Amino acid sequence: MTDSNKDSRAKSKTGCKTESKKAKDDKLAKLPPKESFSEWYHELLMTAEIIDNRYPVKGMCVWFPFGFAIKKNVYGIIRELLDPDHQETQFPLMIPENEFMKEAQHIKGFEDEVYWVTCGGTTPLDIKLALRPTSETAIYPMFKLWIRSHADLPLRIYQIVNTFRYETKHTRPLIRLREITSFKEAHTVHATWEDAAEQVETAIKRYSEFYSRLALPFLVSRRPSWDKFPGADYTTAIDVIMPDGRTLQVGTAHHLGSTFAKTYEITYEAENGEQKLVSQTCYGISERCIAALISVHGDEKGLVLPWEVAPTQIVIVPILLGDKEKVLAVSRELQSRLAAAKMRVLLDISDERPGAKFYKWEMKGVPIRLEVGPRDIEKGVVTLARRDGTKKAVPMDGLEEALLGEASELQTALYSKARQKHEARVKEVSSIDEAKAQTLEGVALVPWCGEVDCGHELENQVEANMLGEPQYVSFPEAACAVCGKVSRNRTYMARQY
Ligand code: 5CA
Ligand code: ZN
Repeated sequence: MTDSNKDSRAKSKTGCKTESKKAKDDKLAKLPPKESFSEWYHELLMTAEIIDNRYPVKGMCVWFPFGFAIKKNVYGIIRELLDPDHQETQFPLMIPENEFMKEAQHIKGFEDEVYWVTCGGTTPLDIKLALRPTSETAIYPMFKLWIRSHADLPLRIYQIVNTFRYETKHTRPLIRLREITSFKEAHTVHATWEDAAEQVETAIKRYSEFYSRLALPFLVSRRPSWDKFPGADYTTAIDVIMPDGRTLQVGTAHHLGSTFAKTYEITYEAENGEQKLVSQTCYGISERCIAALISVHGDEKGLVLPWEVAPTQIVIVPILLGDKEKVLAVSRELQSRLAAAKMRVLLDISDERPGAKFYKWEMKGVPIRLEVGPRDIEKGVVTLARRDGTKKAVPMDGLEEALLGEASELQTALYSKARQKHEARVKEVSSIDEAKAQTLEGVALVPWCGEVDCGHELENQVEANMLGEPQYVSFPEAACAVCGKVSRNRTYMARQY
């Protein structure tokens, strides 16, 4: 028997009516413990109304309106970060087979994952059409037409679209989909390889800012050569550590060099009149960012959302005791004040009792709850409860400003809690055995000489994936865990989603 069950039974002995209601709420309030991460995750998606996984096609899910509202806010941040120097655009979903099949390395990486459209009605198509698994082969033939001279460069575009991948690994809502509904793909074109390399750095910086705004800590690493994007010179990736210690790749930036430029003949006239091949990059993020957001911050009561992305930022719960009309009037006045201050505020005047309302809005991750009762009104305050557990009385005067302060403190608190968990999951090791033990708990930082053979050996022996070389950090010399060669190189290793 759980403690809360014991609790409600003890109280029900008193025969009090409200306490039997409390017993009912306790029954409502059960998500599996977060230690059972997979069950917790699936249950939360449903109970908090983010994703309905009952659609009858494997790997394809439905966004509940509430989940969609979160997504809209999250992708609003991405747009805000890209719009200053990227143009948003849209390309067709279907790619003709002849274009799709042009780039050999790219095909090799994707051919097992492509859905093909072969008929229009009952008529077989002359040229099969691929449902985009990503859009290089849709976009780059158009780039060939668009780019003429150095004056057209750099070119930076992005689109947010659905893509299709016939994934054969275990599918999971938001994490491994066959229809990725919210694939943000940016594609850039540059005059030189160095300009493109700089763009990859810029992309990673933008993504870093994006994840900071979601209060999520992450790792940045250069993927090993055997795990780079098909057709890329190199791939830099961002990974978040999930509650079970496995990592989730939540963004990648690829330096494409001139591989696609050669295939699709994308050239420009340089200032000296010479025709030159362009250099390209692409970088992508999917709804995995939302999987990371809800998994890292969520708790046993449900979602925990940062202020910036919460569909409802503040819920007002009137405590209808004493002069009910007065309590309602004050609550309504507060609601319009906060709405006027551009806060997403909701006044819950449904028939449920306050406890049930608290439960409901906690499940939905609302950052701040305001309770307004007759005693609060007498004192000129409201009771403020933050989703991280902080509770206090706050004066009604100047409430707007106080709320913004609380929102920013909540952001800091969410980040520092997540950061602590993140750091506890990353450990330096020096041997294969240690790496093996550590990857059962989280991420191992392993000395690796950089040789491909040693890399494969590491993955086989440790039975985990190599995320690759950490970026923006340096390390002292150490002996490769496989061959013993001394270098400053390291790799992250982890069990990956
Ligand atoms: N064209 C490039 C950059 S836009 C590209 O397709 N890169 S990717 O293959 O690495 O995908 C970009 C990101 O999408 C990945 O880093 C990962 O976070 C996410 N992603 C990839 N496959 C899936 C999937 N099946 N379900 C959900 N997200 C996925
Ligand atoms: Zn080695």
